[in-house]
Amino acid sequence: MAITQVKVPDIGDFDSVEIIEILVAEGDVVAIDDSLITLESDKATMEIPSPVAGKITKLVVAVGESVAEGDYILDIEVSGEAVAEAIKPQAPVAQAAAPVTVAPAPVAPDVVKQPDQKAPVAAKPINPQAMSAAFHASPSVRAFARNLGVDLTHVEGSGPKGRIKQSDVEAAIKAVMSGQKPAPGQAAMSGSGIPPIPAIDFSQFGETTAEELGRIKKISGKFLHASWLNVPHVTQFDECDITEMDQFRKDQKAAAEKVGIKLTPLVFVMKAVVKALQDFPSFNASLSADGQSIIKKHYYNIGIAVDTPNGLVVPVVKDVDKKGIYELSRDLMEISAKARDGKLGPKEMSGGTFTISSLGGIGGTQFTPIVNAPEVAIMGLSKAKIQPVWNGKEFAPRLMMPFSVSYDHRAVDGAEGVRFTTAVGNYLSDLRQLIL
Ligand code: CAO
Repeated sequence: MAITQVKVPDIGDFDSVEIIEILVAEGDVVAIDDSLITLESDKATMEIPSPVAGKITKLVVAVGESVAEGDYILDIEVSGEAVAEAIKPQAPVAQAAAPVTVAPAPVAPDVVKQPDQKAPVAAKPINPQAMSAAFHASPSVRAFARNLGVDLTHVEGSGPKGRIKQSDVEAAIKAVMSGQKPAPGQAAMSGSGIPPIPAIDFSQFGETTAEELGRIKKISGKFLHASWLNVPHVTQFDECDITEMDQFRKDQKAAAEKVGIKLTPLVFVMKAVVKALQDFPSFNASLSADGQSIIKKHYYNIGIAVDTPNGLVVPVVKDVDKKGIYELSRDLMEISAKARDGKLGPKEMSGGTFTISSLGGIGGTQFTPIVNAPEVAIMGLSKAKIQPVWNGKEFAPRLMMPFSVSYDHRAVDGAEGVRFTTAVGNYLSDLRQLIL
């Protein structure tokens, strides 16, 4: 049995460093390399490991004191019994009869902050200072966790005094990846047994910045996610010839402008959609909460997805079946202006029966819109362009508009889906049918 006096080893360029944590108490049994105290300078935290296995008999320092290389920290009584208890029988009993004074090698510094370093972006940002206070882990384990984007506050330590070992971090990652446990903070997002997406610290690959999502994006994101998970989507792609319709729109444009109205293809599409909804009532419906009935609606309120600087909103144009093109254009102008100014009220955002998302003013060929549940169908409009179309004798230049309809396959069958898009296309190709 011998008493080892443990002193602060070479800690690099630091003259005097504060003790921020004492990880052992008198009477504790430690193994070689178990951390004894944590020091923190303005640049780094470092833990001083035990050079021997044994029992702590005396602590001569306290939290808040400053120490330098060679300062006396504590005594360890090295005995065969203590060593056996601390490091398990198969581990070598190192330095049982060690010299009285030992200065162990310091553990590599754990960088806390550099003045010009960007904060890492992880699912939950990791603050190394907060980490130090909340749990015990060696700098190498902290670095290991940080590289993998693991927040150690969510990891259970299996070492002495709950100390977190690398194997604990690995076990925590395995549990999340295998779906045994949800990733921290993702419990609400990962229902239905869906394996969560692991949190990654992207700053390990390059510079990153984190921007909080806007309020609207957070709200719409929840609805889109719920719809995506709950609704078995099918998207039917189609296109229609709007040459005549667009000529008519252009013919009316000047007259409309005189009364302050901007005529775009969208209002004609709204009218054609409502006519098709009357032909196919399953598209103007919702499923009952128990999924056993379809609730068909005898009113035609069309939600219009509007792109605003704060995110996507879907105001509703009411009673589209009862309104003419001018009135609809006015409604559309009013709600999109209100949407962009953030002035829509709850009434203007509710009661929709079918939604249209028009990206036609921007571009694109086709896309798959997400059903705006509890509605059962949504139309996506893409940009019309002149294309050569075979008319039986020759190719003629026609203005063709691509569009798609995503629908809930529980409410609508595939054959009905394509009948619906064909009907919309027919109405748009020949607007006269709308008055039949
Ligand atoms: N093909 C070709 N041109 C089209 C078109 C189409 N399908 N749809 C619109 N255009 C033209 C319009 O005629 C207009 O041109 P002119 O000024 O020469 O007449 C121009 O594109 C711009 O139209 P607009 O977008 O201002 O008007 P709109 O009535 O078509 O749409 C609104 C209004 C509110 C739907 C639209 O501004 C908008 O916000 N769209 C984005 C919706 C969105 O983000 N959807 C995605 C949701 S999922 O993330």
